[in-house]
Amino acid sequence: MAIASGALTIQKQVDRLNIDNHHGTTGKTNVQGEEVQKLDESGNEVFIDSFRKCGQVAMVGSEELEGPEFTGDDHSPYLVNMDPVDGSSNIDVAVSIGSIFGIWPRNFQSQLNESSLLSKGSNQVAAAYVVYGSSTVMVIASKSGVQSFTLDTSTGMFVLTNQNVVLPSNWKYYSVNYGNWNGFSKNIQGSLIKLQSSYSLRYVGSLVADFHRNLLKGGVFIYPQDENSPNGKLRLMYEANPLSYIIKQAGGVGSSGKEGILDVEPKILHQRTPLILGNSDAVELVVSYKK
Ligand code: AHM
Ligand code: MG
Repeated sequence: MAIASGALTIQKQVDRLNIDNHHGTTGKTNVQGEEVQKLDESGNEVFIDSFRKCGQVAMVGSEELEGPEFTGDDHSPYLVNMDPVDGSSNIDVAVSIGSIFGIWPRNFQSQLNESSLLSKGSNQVAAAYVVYGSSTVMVIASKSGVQSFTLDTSTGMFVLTNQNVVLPSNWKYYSVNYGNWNGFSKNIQGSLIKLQSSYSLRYVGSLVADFHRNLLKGGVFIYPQDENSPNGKLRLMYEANPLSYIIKQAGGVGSSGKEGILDVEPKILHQRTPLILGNSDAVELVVSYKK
């Protein structure tokens, strides 16, 4: 409910960006040295506020915050890592963007601090994302499966529109930024040459949008390390882990190329990782390819 309520606010802000002069950058840079867009900043505030009001979330880690934000009390049972607005480069050009959330249980035996947010992805109890696209869709995964809800803008309610989502086995798409080709390893280049002979390329440049399409149609999302990003670009705690949890519940897998994403032992909140995500056989094709 807290995510749905925050998403409703963000969806309205997205619709009115240009009208309300809410597009463009704040002039600030975040902890990762990236430009902070106005929507990145307001998205962070909106969801922090939402979690604070719901009382269930003790602490939040966010792409937009250097350290943890306390949002609950002694009894709040969950911890959240989030990317409040993902796909920043697409905000001002009317292309789909999203929000991503990983939800972990709180360990009541130990003191809450930043390291409480550094728990393996396999310990998540749920994960969710919202895609603000041709419609606004919220997808929630827990151990009981993956459910997809569509925002009815006439009522402000999310309606269950796709129950127990499972990846189709005959997958269609692969998604990669070909502009990074020269920096890719020979193995990644070889796997892409293999993929391009049989599958269609789709790449939005918003992780949530690329992920959502591949979840419904089947496919693989690939953001490997390259010469400019030796550890990959995407972040483990609030991009790779939540989406790997969701894909697992839908029958697929997330990999760093070396190990399952959900098994990676996190060291820092803003840790980056290479990410290969999708149908298990498609991910296997990429990670096991040897030139
Ligand atoms: P952001 O969290 O600052 O928006 O960056 C993450 C985005 C992802 O949504 C997307 O998959 C990736 O960056 C695209 O990167 P590139 O433009 O290098 O292809
Ligand atoms: Mg992001």
